[in-house]
Amino acid sequence: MRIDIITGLPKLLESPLEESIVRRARDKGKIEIVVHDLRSYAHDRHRTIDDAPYGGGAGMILKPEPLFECIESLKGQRSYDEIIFLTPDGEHLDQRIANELSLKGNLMLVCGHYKGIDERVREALITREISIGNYVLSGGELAAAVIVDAVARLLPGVLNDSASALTDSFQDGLLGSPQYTRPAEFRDMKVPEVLLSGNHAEIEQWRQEQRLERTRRWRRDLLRKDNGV
Ligand code: 6GU
Repeated sequence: MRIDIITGLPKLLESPLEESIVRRARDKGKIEIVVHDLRSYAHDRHRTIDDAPYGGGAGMILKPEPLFECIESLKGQRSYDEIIFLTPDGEHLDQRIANELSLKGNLMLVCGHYKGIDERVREALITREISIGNYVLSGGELAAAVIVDAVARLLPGVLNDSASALTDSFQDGLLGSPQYTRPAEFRDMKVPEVLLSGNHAEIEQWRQEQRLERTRRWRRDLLRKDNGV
């Protein structure tokens, strides 16, 4: 799949897209990610991309011209399944949405200032709006990085079998079970006996019980049907 990201702050996206699983997905050719600097679509001497809001108020709003020019130029090169604006107004990202997006071919992510973008961009060009939670970020860039990470790890061939996204906590709507690695005893704290037993059926049963118990204790909301998974 291909993801185009439009931003006035391309540096904010550098390391999240160049490390770890996302890096691996790109190196393997499973995902192509292209970051577009909105400033290169501004034509005035100062490469202005934002301006004060009509009617007054604090904060700056992204101007329509550079966004229209950038988005329309990209739309002229390929067709997009979704043109997504990252905003606290949007539907909340969850595993179901990440799964859905991972099946698309071409996505465009538009990052705005927190105060917003000119409404005409939303009306004319944006097909979907996504938020990553009930708190305010300074802009959409970190949210875009979150979406790319959540999506990239779902693409076939990105994770190896043992790390497969299908075994993720949340993929089946439950929290994960406790995990341990060597040593078997550390500062008087012991790894649960069952995990050292070598009895795979028993281990699997113990893990499933732990997952249910933890989900009941900490995330009762996940046990409802519409839990976003
Ligand atoms: Cl997508 N953008 C901004 N600016 N703040 C957010 C967000 C997005 N999601 C949660 N808070």
